[in-house]
Amino acid sequence: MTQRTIEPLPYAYNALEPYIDEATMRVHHDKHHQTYFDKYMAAIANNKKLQSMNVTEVLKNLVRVPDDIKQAVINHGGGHYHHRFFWSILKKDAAFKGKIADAIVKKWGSYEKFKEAFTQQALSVFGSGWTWLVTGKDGLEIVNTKNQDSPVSMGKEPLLCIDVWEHAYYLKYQNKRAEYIEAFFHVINWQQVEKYYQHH
Ligand code: MN3
Repeated sequence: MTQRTIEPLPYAYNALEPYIDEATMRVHHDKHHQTYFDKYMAAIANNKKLQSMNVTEVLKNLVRVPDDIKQAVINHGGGHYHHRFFWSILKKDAAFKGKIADAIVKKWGSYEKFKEAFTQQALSVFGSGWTWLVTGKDGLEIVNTKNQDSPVSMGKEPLLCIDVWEHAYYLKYQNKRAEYIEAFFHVINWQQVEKYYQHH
Protein backbone atom coordinates (compact mmCIF):
# COMPACT_ATOMS: atom_id res chain seq x y z
CA MET A 1 0.00 0.00 0.00
CA THR A 2 1.25 3.45 -0.81
CA GLN A 3 2.47 5.38 2.19
CA ARG A 4 0.09 8.28 2.91
CA THR A 5 1.83 10.10 5.69
CA ILE A 6 5.26 10.44 7.19
CA GLU A 7 6.47 8.40 10.13
CA PRO A 8 6.10 10.07 13.54
CA LEU A 9 9.23 11.49 15.09
CA PRO A 10 11.22 8.72 16.80
CA TYR A 11 11.04 10.75 20.07
CA ALA A 12 8.84 13.38 21.72
CA TYR A 13 8.59 16.84 20.16
CA ASN A 14 10.23 18.31 23.25
CA ALA A 15 13.00 15.70 23.50
CA LEU A 16 15.66 18.06 22.18
CA GLU A 17 14.85 21.00 24.44
CA PRO A 18 16.38 23.44 25.11
CA TYR A 19 18.60 23.10 22.04
CA ILE A 20 15.86 22.59 19.49
CA ASP A 21 12.49 23.71 20.83
CA GLU A 22 9.19 21.86 20.74
CA ALA A 23 7.38 24.49 18.65
CA THR A 24 10.03 24.28 15.94
CA MET A 25 9.95 20.47 15.95
CA ARG A 26 6.16 20.44 15.61
CA VAL A 27 6.00 22.78 12.64
CA HIS A 28 9.15 21.37 11.07
CA HIS A 29 8.00 17.73 11.21
CA ASP A 30 4.22 18.02 10.93
CA LYS A 31 4.07 20.83 8.37
CA HIS A 32 7.34 21.20 6.47
CA HIS A 33 8.30 17.53 6.28
CA GLN A 34 4.72 16.42 5.65
CA THR A 35 4.42 18.92 2.78
CA TYR A 36 7.59 17.64 1.12
CA PHE A 37 6.20 14.13 1.40
CA ASP A 38 2.78 15.10 -0.01
CA LYS A 39 4.36 16.93 -2.94
CA TYR A 40 6.71 14.02 -3.61
CA MET A 41 3.74 11.62 -3.69
CA ALA A 42 1.94 14.00 -6.06
CA ALA A 43 5.00 14.24 -8.32
CA ILE A 44 5.24 10.44 -8.72
CA ALA A 45 1.47 9.82 -8.70
CA ASN A 46 1.45 8.62 -12.32
CA ASN A 47 4.69 6.68 -12.19
CA LYS A 48 4.29 3.13 -10.87
CA LYS A 49 7.99 2.39 -11.17
CA LEU A 50 9.06 5.29 -8.96
CA GLN A 51 6.25 4.53 -6.52
CA SER A 52 7.64 1.04 -6.08
CA MET A 53 11.12 2.38 -5.29
CA ASN A 54 12.49 3.61 -1.98
CA VAL A 55 13.01 7.39 -2.16
CA THR A 56 16.74 6.89 -1.45
CA GLU A 57 17.05 4.67 -4.52
CA VAL A 58 15.17 7.24 -6.59
CA LEU A 59 17.56 10.01 -5.52
CA LYS A 60 20.55 7.77 -6.25
CA ASN A 61 19.21 7.12 -9.77
CA LEU A 62 17.89 10.47 -10.97
CA VAL A 63 18.79 9.46 -14.50
CA ARG A 64 15.81 7.10 -14.35
CA VAL A 65 13.38 9.91 -13.43
CA PRO A 66 11.46 11.45 -16.37
CA ASP A 67 12.50 15.03 -17.17
CA ASP A 68 9.06 16.53 -16.60
CA ILE A 69 9.03 15.48 -12.92
CA LYS A 70 12.77 15.43 -12.21
CA GLN A 71 13.00 18.80 -10.46
CA ALA A 72 9.92 18.04 -8.35
CA VAL A 73 11.46 14.71 -7.34
CA ILE A 74 14.76 16.43 -6.45
CA ASN A 75 12.99 19.11 -4.40
CA HIS A 76 10.27 17.11 -2.66
CA GLY A 77 11.75 13.61 -2.68
CA GLY A 78 14.96 15.19 -1.40
CA GLY A 79 13.04 17.16 1.21
CA HIS A 80 11.28 14.02 2.41
CA TYR A 81 14.43 11.89 2.55
CA HIS A 82 16.60 14.59 4.15
CA HIS A 83 14.15 15.34 6.93
CA ARG A 84 13.64 11.65 7.72
CA PHE A 85 17.42 11.29 7.89
CA PHE A 86 17.81 14.44 10.00
CA TRP A 87 15.30 13.23 12.62
CA SER A 88 17.23 9.99 12.87
CA ILE A 89 20.53 11.59 13.84
CA LEU A 90 19.16 13.81 16.61
CA LYS A 91 19.35 12.85 20.27
CA LYS A 92 20.26 14.87 23.30
CA ASP A 93 23.60 14.38 25.04
CA ALA A 94 24.82 11.32 23.13
CA ALA A 95 28.51 10.60 23.66
CA PHE A 96 30.99 11.20 20.85
CA LYS A 97 32.56 7.75 20.55
CA GLY A 98 32.98 4.70 18.37
CA LYS A 99 34.77 4.10 15.08
CA ILE A 100 33.24 7.25 13.61
CA ALA A 101 34.72 9.32 16.44
CA ASP A 102 38.13 7.73 15.80
CA ALA A 103 37.82 8.42 12.06
CA ILE A 104 36.82 12.06 12.65
CA VAL A 105 39.73 12.64 15.01
CA LYS A 106 42.09 10.99 12.50
CA LYS A 107 40.84 13.23 9.67
CA TRP A 108 40.38 16.59 11.44
CA GLY A 109 42.77 16.23 14.39
CA SER A 110 40.24 16.59 17.20
CA TYR A 111 36.54 16.82 17.90
CA GLU A 112 36.92 20.58 18.36
CA LYS A 113 38.60 21.00 14.98
CA PHE A 114 35.89 18.94 13.31
CA LYS A 115 33.22 21.03 15.02
CA GLU A 116 34.93 24.20 13.85
CA ALA A 117 35.18 22.98 10.25
CA PHE A 118 31.57 21.78 10.20
CA THR A 119 30.37 25.04 11.75
CA GLN A 120 32.23 27.17 9.20
CA GLN A 121 30.77 25.08 6.40
CA ALA A 122 27.22 25.41 7.80
CA LEU A 123 27.64 29.17 8.24
CA SER A 124 28.73 29.45 4.61
CA VAL A 125 25.49 28.04 3.15
CA PHE A 126 24.01 30.99 1.28
CA GLY A 127 20.25 30.85 1.17
CA SER A 128 18.63 27.50 1.91
CA GLY A 129 20.46 24.22 2.19
CA TRP A 130 22.13 21.58 4.30
CA THR A 131 25.56 20.73 5.63
CA TRP A 132 26.56 17.08 5.72
CA LEU A 133 29.21 14.76 7.00
CA VAL A 134 29.41 12.14 4.26
CA THR A 135 31.57 9.24 3.30
CA GLY A 136 32.35 7.77 -0.09
CA LYS A 137 35.28 7.07 -2.35
CA ASP A 138 37.00 10.23 -1.07
CA GLY A 139 36.58 9.20 2.56
CA LEU A 140 35.01 11.46 5.16
CA GLU A 141 34.04 14.92 3.90
CA ILE A 142 31.95 17.88 4.97
CA VAL A 143 29.83 19.08 2.07
CA ASN A 144 27.03 21.59 1.54
CA THR A 145 24.01 21.07 -0.67
CA LYS A 146 21.66 23.76 -1.93
CA ASN A 147 17.91 23.66 -1.44
CA GLN A 148 17.01 19.94 -1.33
CA ASP A 149 19.76 18.69 -3.63
CA SER A 150 20.92 15.41 -2.14
CA PRO A 151 24.40 14.09 -1.41
CA VAL A 152 23.15 10.62 -2.35
CA SER A 153 22.60 11.92 -5.91
CA MET A 154 26.33 12.73 -5.92
CA GLY A 155 27.36 9.23 -4.85
CA LYS A 156 27.95 10.19 -1.21
CA GLU A 157 26.64 8.34 1.83
CA PRO A 158 25.32 10.68 4.51
CA LEU A 159 26.40 10.15 8.11
CA LEU A 160 24.98 13.28 9.71
CA CYS A 161 23.50 16.58 8.64
CA ILE A 162 22.16 19.89 9.80
CA ASP A 163 19.21 21.61 8.18
CA VAL A 164 20.15 25.27 7.74
CA TRP A 165 16.96 26.37 6.05
CA GLU A 166 15.62 29.22 8.17
CA HIS A 167 12.49 27.21 9.03
CA ALA A 168 14.76 24.88 11.02
CA TYR A 169 15.75 27.56 13.52
CA TYR A 170 13.99 30.86 12.98
CA LEU A 171 11.34 30.51 15.73
CA LYS A 172 13.93 30.13 18.47
CA TYR A 173 17.11 31.62 17.05
CA GLN A 174 15.80 34.14 14.47
CA ASN A 175 18.79 35.15 12.34
CA LYS A 176 21.39 33.71 14.74
CA ARG A 177 22.39 30.67 12.73
CA ALA A 178 25.68 30.35 14.64
CA GLU A 179 23.79 29.80 17.93
CA TYR A 180 21.61 27.17 16.32
CA ILE A 181 24.67 25.35 14.96
CA GLU A 182 26.31 25.49 18.40
CA ALA A 183 23.13 24.01 19.92
CA PHE A 184 23.00 21.31 17.24
CA PHE A 185 26.26 19.85 18.54
CA HIS A 186 24.42 18.97 21.79
CA VAL A 187 21.86 16.87 19.94
CA ILE A 188 23.88 14.71 17.55
CA ASN A 189 22.99 11.05 17.95
CA TRP A 190 26.51 9.65 17.64
CA GLN A 191 25.31 6.07 18.14
CA GLN A 192 23.14 6.42 15.03
CA VAL A 193 25.94 8.14 13.10
CA GLU A 194 28.13 5.18 14.06
CA LYS A 195 25.53 2.78 12.62
CA TYR A 196 25.46 4.68 9.34
CA TYR A 197 29.25 4.69 9.27
CA GLN A 198 29.52 0.95 9.94
CA HIS A 199 26.87 0.04 7.36
CA HIS A 200 27.86 2.31 4.49
MN1 MN3 B 1 13.72 21.57 7.09
